[in-house]
Amino acid sequence: MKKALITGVTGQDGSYLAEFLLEKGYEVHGIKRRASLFNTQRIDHIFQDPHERNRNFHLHYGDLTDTSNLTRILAEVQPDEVYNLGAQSHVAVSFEAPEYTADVDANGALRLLEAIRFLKLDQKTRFYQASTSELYGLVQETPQTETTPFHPRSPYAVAKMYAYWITVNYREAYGMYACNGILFNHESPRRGETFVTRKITRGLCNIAQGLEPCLYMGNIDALRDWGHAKDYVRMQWLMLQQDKAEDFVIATGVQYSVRQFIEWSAAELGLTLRFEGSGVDEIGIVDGITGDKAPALREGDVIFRIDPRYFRPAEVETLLGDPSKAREKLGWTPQITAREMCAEMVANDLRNAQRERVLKDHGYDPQMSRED
Ligand code: NDP
Ligand code: GDR
Repeated sequence: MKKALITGVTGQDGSYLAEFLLEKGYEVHGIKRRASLFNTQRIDHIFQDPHERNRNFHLHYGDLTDTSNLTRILAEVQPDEVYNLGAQSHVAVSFEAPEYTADVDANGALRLLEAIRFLKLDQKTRFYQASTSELYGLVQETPQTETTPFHPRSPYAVAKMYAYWITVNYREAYGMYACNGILFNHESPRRGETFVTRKITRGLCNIAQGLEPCLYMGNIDALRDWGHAKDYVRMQWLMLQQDKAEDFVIATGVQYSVRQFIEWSAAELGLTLRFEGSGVDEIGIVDGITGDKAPALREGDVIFRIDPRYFRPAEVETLLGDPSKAREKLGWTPQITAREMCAEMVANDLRNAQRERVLKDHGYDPQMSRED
């Protein structure tokens, strides 16, 4: 039975990857952070009680800033594969917490690689680094490939650039099987609530159910190449199953704007939107309603406004990946389109909003009960 260690197992990708590897028959170990509230919602459905015999899913407390902790876990688990998915992964937040982001996202990768070397696991343990299309930042060519030059535009991207190169360096210097997946944006119903797609689907569903008045957004003309996280974790595993470690771009090769994603999400709720004004004064107005998914809304309601607080000090305006290498060498093609993914996300967030509406209508306020 192969053993895998996943950092960031409680995150979007970590949860899908853990499911995927368990289905493949792996013994899966995940590192979770200590938090004052439960932070395992995304993996609760695969949790196995520590008292169960013959468990194949194990959680370890740890943190990418803690070298001795990482070294001990690696020594205990002796994994065949390490997937370094843990990160302070929010680009806008990295401008607020640049030093912490560097410590986790850059030094965290180094700590793992060095621990693997120190423990003499370097000829056994294969290492996957969660690299990112944010490395391209101010893009030098379109579409972006494995050879497109980098120009990172945020503390997050700069930290990830160190992690990218230290992974390449350990491969070249010590012959380790270490590789980078340069992944373009990927989303799902499990996406964190403050990333743009989930913010839109969750926000619009809440508005449709009368739980929130309006969606406040930043640069809605940004262009992204969005895929589904389920498709992308399959690729992370494939990258560690080759004869030789190599870096791959993982993308769909199709690009849409944030504005388009808002329109799709609205359409899933039976809403047609009309955009009026420009720049920070742009607003989105309900222009038509069909069906019964948005009982709280009337034609003419303003449900979208720009708030400059969501603009970034340096923006990545456009990203579009070329996944040809992944297709040709690994036979990988994404199965789920951005439009289909949007529908899945809206359906999920609408169920959540409808549930909350029912609770509120019956006099139960979840917020109040937390404060009591
Ligand atoms: P998430 O933000 O959903 O998950 C990040 C995970 O890292 C969480 O489990 C989080 O723990 C954990 N984490 C954060 N800080 C630390 C720390 N100091 N020590 C240990 N663990 C920590 O990210 P995604 O699942 O979306 O992304 C996975 C990886 O892929 C990240 O490295 C991200 O930067 C990268 N990436 C993501 C892309 C995307 O579009 N999703 C695209 C390209 C790269 P907790 O749950 O406690 O917060
Ligand atoms: P990104 O994802 O920065 O590409 O990083 P995010 O969804 O946060 O932003 C995408 C684009 O949307 C614009 N935008 C907004 N973004 C947020 N979060 N909130 C808003 O209100 C808003 N309005 C407009 C942004 O400016 C941006 O242009 C994600 C993360 O998962 C990284 O970890 C990963 O490396 C990259 O994708 C690839």
